Formats: sequence, C-alpha cells, structure tokens
Amino acid sequence: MEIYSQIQKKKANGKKQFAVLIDPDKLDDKQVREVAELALKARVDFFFIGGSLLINDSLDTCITTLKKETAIPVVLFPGNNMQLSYRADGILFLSLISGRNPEMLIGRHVIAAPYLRLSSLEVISTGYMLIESGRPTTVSYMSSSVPIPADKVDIACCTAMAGEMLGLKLIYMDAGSGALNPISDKMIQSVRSSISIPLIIGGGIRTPQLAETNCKAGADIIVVGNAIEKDASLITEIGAAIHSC
Ligand code: 1GP
Repeated sequence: MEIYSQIQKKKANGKKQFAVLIDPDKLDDKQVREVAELALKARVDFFFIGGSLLINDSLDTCITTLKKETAIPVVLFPGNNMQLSYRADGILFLSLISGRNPEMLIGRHVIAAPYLRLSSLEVISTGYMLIESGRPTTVSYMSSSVPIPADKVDIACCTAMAGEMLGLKLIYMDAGSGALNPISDKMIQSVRSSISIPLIIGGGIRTPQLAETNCKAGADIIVVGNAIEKDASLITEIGAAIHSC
C-alpha cells in the first residue's frame, strides 16, 4: 500500500503531486536517463509508464533504467494487458468507467488478475474517465469508447461518484495524450467536489500555468507526458508550479 498511502498522505496535507508519463516507445535510453535526472531534481512524485499502443518491446528496459537512476516509484499505466512488468512498483488497474466497452471495464482485468496476484506490484484500482478533447485521440480510438463530452460536467460528476461508490481508489480524468483541449477547470472543480478519493488529471497539459490552475481547481496529481517528450526541461518548471500550490 506504499504508493497509495503516499498519495493519500500528501492529499491530506494539501500537497499536490506530479507524475511524469513516459511512453517507452517515444524515448531512447539516453533520453530516459535525462528525464530521470531532471525528475529527481524537480522532486517528481511518480513515473507513470505506458501508452495506448506500444509498438516496440522497450517497457522492461525503460523501467530498469528508471529504477537504476532514481528511487521515484514507477507505476504502470497500461493501455492493455500486454503492458505488464514485474519490474515496476505498482499499477493503475484502470477500469474505463466513462465508456461502455465491457473489455475495458472488466474483460482485460480478468486476464491480468492472475499475473498481478503472483507479482509484488501494488495494485491500485482506478476509475479512468476519458473526456472529449476536440479531436479523436489514440486512447479513444484504441478503447472503442465514446469520451464524456467536455461540457457535460454532470455526467463526469456522476461517473466519478459511481466509481467511488464501487470502491475504486482513484479517479483519473484524462483528455488523452496530446489532447487539443485539456480538461476545463470547471469540470475539475465539480468532480473534485463530488468525490473524496484522490483525483488525477492529465491530457494536453503543456505549461506550468495550466498545471497550477488545474491543481487549484482540485487536481491532486497532474500527469504530463507529451509536452515533456518534446522538451524535457519542462519537468523543472512544471514541477515547481505543482509543488508550490
Ligand atoms: C495521457 O494523461 C496523459 O494519458 C498525459 O497526457 O501526454 O498530453 O501530457 P499528455
């Protein structure tokens, strides 16, 4: 329970958290080491590892490098049940509660469960909510699911509430990697006030300013991937903005 209790403890103390998302296909070993070094200095709280579609076999190598370079917890953020690795510390066990695709709600989980039971990974059940972001994203296509419309705040709130009532430990609202439009502060505020479990926000966050307003709106954990792939030095600025909230 180490990772989840760290999330809860920081939330209770009003401390905002920063997760750097690494898609192992997008960074070579040298770039992963560079990200690790910057992440250490910026006091990044977690690495999330995964992608909606991984093409190369670099998941294990990427985790091994991160574990060698830092003690920052590595958490799997799997796009499917092939993206599992004993080398990570934990896994966001994602149920796509915004969609109605049974495979993403429970089917893949049944396949992954025996592997996870044998592993020492910390399994963190997470209600994953995809929010419409202006154009189709890889995750919306790959998950065969319809995202929640960006202006339908009530649907987002009720979905998050249902996830909490089902016993999920986290809600992750995602506009999708490289989203054109990130999630609105209005939606973040409303969902935050509808649930008491920690709230993760990601998708299209490219600036320290947006990370900060999202935190002030109620995000407990901010996830940034795409922008960091393009400019790793953003880790420093975004980290400072999040941790100063
Ligand atoms: C995607 O929430 C994550 O699932 C992060 O999104 O890559 O756009 O930062 P970005």
